[in-house]
Amino acid sequence: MKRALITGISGQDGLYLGEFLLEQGYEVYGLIRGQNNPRRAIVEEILPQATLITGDLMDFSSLLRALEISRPTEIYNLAAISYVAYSWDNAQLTSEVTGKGVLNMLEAIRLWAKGSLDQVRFYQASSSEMFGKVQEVPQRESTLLWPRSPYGVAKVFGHYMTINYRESYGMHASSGILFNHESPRRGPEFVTRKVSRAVAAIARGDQDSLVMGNLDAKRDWGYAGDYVRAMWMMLQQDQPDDYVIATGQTQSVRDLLDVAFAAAGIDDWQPLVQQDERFMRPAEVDLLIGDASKAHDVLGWQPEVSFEELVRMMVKSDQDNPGRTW
Ligand code: NAP
Ligand code: F7E
Repeated sequence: MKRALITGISGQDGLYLGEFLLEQGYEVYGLIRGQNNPRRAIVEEILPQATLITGDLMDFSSLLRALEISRPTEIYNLAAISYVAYSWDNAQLTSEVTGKGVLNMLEAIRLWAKGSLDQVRFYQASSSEMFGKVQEVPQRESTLLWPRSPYGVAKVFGHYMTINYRESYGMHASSGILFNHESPRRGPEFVTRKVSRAVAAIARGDQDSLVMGNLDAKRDWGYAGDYVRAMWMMLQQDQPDDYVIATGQTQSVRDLLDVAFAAAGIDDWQPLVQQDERFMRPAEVDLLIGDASKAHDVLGWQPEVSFEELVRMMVKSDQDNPGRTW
């Protein structure tokens, strides 16, 4: 039986990946942090067959312990501080967790596996935020990286460290450069979920209006359930490599508002939405659109859920489950 260790199992992607790997017959282990983590109950509800191991990317010996307990054949490193806006206010912490945390995991694997490093496969959750001030449209694996936030810079460190372990130690280490992916389990701080929750609350009469930041930013938004499949596909290849995972379509935050409000039967959202400086970023990533041709050709991966389907799914879920944050 294949054994997988997922860091960040309590996050959006960790929950979908855990479900997917259990369906594939894997024995699933998840790293969970904190002595009384409120998200543990969510993981236990969604993934009752998974084994949870306490640990933190900042605690090297907890990573070694997690590897000793789980003895994984595949490791998916999804744990990170992932909210871009937060990363300016907590730049050092973000660098430690999102950047150096990757090195901690890679080094723990190298020391734990010793002569059997070729028996282990590693996935790193890289991000389209690494493209930042984009130097090419659409962005592909070879596009020059130009991160625009402490989060983006930390992801670049993790990305190159993953490549370095592949080249230095022959490790089967792959990096997925994933563009924004969303779902009803998306954290409420991210724009799609902020909008879907607010639209549901406004339609119910529980909220009057919605305060937003930059409505002109454009993102390549896909569905998280499609994207975790790509992570697994990367680790099934004979050779490790880096892949862009994206839909190849881009929409603005305004487009998101159009589709989300329309899903609740509200055609004119302008009077309901205000903009405020406090949601603007010190440096914005204006446009992201990915070219996933390599993933299509080599992995055979294709996204299945469109932007409109995704947004309607999120609004419906928030209408059906008022107040739920996950
Ligand atoms: P998420 O929902 O924010 O989940 C992050 C996970 O990391 C949570 O399980 C969190 O645990 C855990 N974590 C945070 N700090 C930790 C630490 N010090 N030690 C151990 N675990 C820690 O993120 P996501 O959307 O699932 O994304 C998964 C990964 O993909 C992240 O690395 C993210 O940066 C990257 N990524 C995401 C996207 C996207 O659009 N979703 C795109 C590209 C890349 P708690 O629950 O305890 O906080
Ligand atoms: O912002 C704009 C905001 O916070 C999207 C993470 O998963 O994807 C995510 O990062 C856009 C930005 O995601 C609000 O300025 C406007 O242009 O949903 P977001 P993100 O920053 O793109 C990448 C790929 C990751 O790797 C990250 O981990 O929406 N925006 N008004 C707003 N954003 C938020 N959050 N809130 C607003 O009110």
